[in-house]
Amino acid sequence: MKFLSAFAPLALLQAVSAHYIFPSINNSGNWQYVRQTVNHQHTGPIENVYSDLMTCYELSPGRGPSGVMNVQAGSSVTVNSSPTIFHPGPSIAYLARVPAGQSASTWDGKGAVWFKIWQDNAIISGGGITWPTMNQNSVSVPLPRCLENGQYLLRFEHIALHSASNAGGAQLYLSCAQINVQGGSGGYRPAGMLSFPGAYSPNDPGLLINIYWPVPTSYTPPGGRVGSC
Ligand SMILES: *[C@@H]1O[C@H](CO)[C@@H](O)[C@H](O)[C@H]1NC(C)=O
Ligand SMILES: [Cu+2]
Repeated sequence: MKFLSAFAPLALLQAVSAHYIFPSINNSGNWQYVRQTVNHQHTGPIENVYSDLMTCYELSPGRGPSGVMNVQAGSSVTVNSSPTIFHPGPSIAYLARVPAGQSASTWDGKGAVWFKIWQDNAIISGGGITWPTMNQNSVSVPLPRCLENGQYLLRFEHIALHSASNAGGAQLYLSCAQINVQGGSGGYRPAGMLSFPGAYSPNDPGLLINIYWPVPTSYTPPGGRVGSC
């Protein structure tokens, strides 16, 4: 790897730097609270939405770091991107509550356990479409104030749509952070419970779309609606 990084042609370095990872939350240490991903070095995306890696893109599935960040319901978690989120497309945040008797560090997050808590909405104007999280190196994810207290996996995903006009062309960048929610009032109502893999299909209108021409007049991300208090 030393040889590669010292002598890789510039073009390769540029290709690599067009991708990104989400290695930390709230500017903590890399992989301190976030499960280390398969792409931690090459930073490349998942393109097969049926891949088992869609759960958390984990290098060592079900074996996260020991860190679980205490967070307040009603506050935000900042997801750090390294480098910047270069590609156009939506960011989405899902939560899965760690079952009783399990730990956020070791639970595998499998099954219909995920629900959407946030997404950023497309901005369509001036003959183009863009997203608020594009070109950002951190994204603030609001945590609903009515969450149940307890441990969760926070699955943050960015879907890059620059090559999405063919099925399987959307690029998924994602990480799971381990959090412990405190101060929640309870009663959150998920819009639906999802599995990863399982929630997405390559033909979902939010994944199979030409964002350049004709410019879409609306955009709906995959994974259904955001729940509510
Ligand atoms: C994380 O950062 C957000 C700002 O995006 C802040 O509101 C929140 O309190 C921070 N959480 C912790 C646990 O430091
Ligand atoms: Cu890229």
